[in-house]
Amino acid sequence: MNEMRPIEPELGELETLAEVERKLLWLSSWMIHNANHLRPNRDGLKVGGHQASCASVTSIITALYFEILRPHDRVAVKPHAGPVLHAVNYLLGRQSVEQMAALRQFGGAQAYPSRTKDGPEIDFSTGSVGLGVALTSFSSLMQDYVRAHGLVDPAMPHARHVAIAGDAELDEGNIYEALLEGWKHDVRDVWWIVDYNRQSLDSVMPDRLFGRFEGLFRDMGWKVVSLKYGRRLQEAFSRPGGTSLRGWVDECPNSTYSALTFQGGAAWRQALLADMGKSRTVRSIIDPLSDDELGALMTNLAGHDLGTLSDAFRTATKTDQPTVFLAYTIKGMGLPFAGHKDNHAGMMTVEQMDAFRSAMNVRPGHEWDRFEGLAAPRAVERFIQSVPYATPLTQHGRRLPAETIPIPAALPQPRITGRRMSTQGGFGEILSEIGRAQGESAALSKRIVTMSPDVAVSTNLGPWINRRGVFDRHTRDDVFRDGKLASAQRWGTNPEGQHIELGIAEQNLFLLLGAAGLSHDLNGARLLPVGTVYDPFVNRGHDALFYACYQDARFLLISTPSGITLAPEGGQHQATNTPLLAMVQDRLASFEPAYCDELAILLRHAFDHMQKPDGSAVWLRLSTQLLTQPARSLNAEHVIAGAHWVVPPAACAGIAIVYQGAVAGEAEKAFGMLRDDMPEAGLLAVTSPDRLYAGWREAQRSRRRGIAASSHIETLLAPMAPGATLVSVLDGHPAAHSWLGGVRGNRIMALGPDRFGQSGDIPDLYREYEIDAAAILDACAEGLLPE
Ligand SMILES: Cc1ncc(C[n+]2csc(CCOP(=O)(O)OP(=O)(O)O)c2C)c(N)n1
Ligand SMILES: [Mg+2]
Repeated sequence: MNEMRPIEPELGELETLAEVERKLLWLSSWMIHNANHLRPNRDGLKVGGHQASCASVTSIITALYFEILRPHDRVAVKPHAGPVLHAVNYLLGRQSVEQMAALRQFGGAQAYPSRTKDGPEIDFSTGSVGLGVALTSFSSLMQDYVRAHGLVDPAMPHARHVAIAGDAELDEGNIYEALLEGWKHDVRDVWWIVDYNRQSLDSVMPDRLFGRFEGLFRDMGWKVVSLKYGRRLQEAFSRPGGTSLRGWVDECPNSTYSALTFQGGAAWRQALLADMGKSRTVRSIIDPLSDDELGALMTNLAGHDLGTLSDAFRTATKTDQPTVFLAYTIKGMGLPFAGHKDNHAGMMTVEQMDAFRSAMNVRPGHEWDRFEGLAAPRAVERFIQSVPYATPLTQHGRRLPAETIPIPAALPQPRITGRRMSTQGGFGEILSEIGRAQGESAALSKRIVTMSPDVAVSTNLGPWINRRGVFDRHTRDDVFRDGKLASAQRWGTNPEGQHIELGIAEQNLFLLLGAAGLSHDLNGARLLPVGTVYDPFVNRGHDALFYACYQDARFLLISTPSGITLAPEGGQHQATNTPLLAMVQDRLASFEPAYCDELAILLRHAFDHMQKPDGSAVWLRLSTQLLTQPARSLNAEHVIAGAHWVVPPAACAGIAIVYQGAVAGEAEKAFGMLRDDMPEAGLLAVTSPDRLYAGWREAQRSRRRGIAASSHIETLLAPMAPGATLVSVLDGHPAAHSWLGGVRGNRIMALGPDRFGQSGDIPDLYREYEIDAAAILDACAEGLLPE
């Protein structure tokens, strides 16, 4: 027998969209409520979630995803709207009830959208406010790059890169750095939709900020679309008395507006009448309305008006000019704490949620049902299936397949042996050799894209750039070159160039590396991005580096020159913390070679490792320290695993010197002297404390699971006598090595600068910071004394 189905009312498009909006508001609120009230709490911690932030942006997300977005568009959603995004995907059949019910629980949907943890429906992770917004500008630039280089099918539609931003994100400086850089590169196809609720975490924003944003964006070449009042308010403004009403609302301080919104219709009436009660025309607008109707009218902002939003978005699709939408909204719209200044982390009580459930027509026990409580569930379902974004981008989600670039067994290489050269110099020469490749052998060089924040030449990218050119969508001449003015560097730009020159803002470097390092997933075109920066200024961009790694972007970071070996440059340029940063950063394999033969092995490894599904980004810390390059053959596996014996210790040796990077010469000198007395001593070159440590931890984990395992560092140290002394040295904080003593119970004397540096020459500084040969020998002597 046919199931009896109630006859559904006919809904217009906007009404259908409003049903979707209702469902998203319900599901996101419920998801957070469920996480906080309906799951056992084992640790007494508040689970959290942001119902007000979600409600603020629900209309924007509805109009965007269910009207405007096409499958290939890319979106960064403000972190606190994660539950709305999960709900969108659920309505599209791409998210499960189990995941949503486990929001903020181990293995469940993440608090903030995460590419790595939430899976292939998420285009960009967000969480550290400001970064996700800026990333869209850089990823749009990378789209232009891969298209200009013919790395994608030209028939593939141009993606729009959209950020749905909280208004407090505009406080982050990185936004403005990205705006400037975007202007220089003439970015296009970027939309930033600002959820302009005039509230951040702590409270309501000061009025003084009003009006600043429009000018700022316009100056940067953006189209500014201010979406302030909804259609009902606009209609009211057009009536007699409307101009006064509009003037009143325009002048209303943010905090007053928020407070009245929270208080509701009666309070609105009181406030309006207090100021305009004598105006008959204003009263003709207000008086016929009930309190509820008046409250609804006064809060009819454009950011909650689906028709206004859709129209504005649709109009903007007609141009590729970067566009910012300042969409006025109310934080917590439709929820009991709408507008309250403390609502950021506010949550509906169980009673409020019950009332909200009734208002939404949701029956107890049916909270997760997709179309529960809607006026026309079947029509809404059909509508959702019909929207452009409902077409899956690929069978496996929103990650595009991309080929792997074959890396030759050995990179093309200049002659190295016997020369005095630095790893920084070696890097420039090897890259230049790679850049020489033409035709078939150019498979690798075609995919390399270099980038640098105004330090390309001083980090030795110059020869590569001269060979491969500077990228810009527009061809620009090199005035110096055309004027025949002597200069080693070519700076003309063209769309085929393979270096992207950035201004001196390191966050931009890491955001661009992040965007380029996701090109395989986002554009289906794999790139091998190489970014160079002075080692100390990794600190300047560190949050963006962390962010790029969090997204699992794949890139090669070259930080050079480094450490107190920068000598005359002084303390502000001498970073000693970077070896530790490199060690503790997940999804970033870091290395510090001393010699160029190690560097060549590691560069090759980097290009390979960056492409492996279980690989990661790679960081090489290099130096300007000149060392005579030895003739030797190396065990590449050991170099990659993090250390190799330069001089293996005799069995049961009581001491070894361990060095990393630029101080190799000091370690060798000390070792020569040590050996006179202790011929059994060993000399260990560490190329990566990061890899050694990771290997050690992994072996420990395996053994705990009953699987026999020995890590590289355990194997290397095995021949030493029990309790033997290790004297370690690097041009960086000694904590990078001090853990080595724990591997096999060795006594460790770890040397390395642990104070701010200063100007000097290398002998003076190495002496002062105790990393010269004499200091190494002193540490050996101390380490050999009985404990
Ligand atoms: C870099 C960074 N600093 C601080 C925070 C903590 N935080 C989370 S949300 C928020 C305020 C967000 O306000 P807004 O962007 O306006 O979002 P909405 O009002 O839409 O919730 C802050 C300070 C963060 N996530 N990231
Ligand atoms: Mg806000």
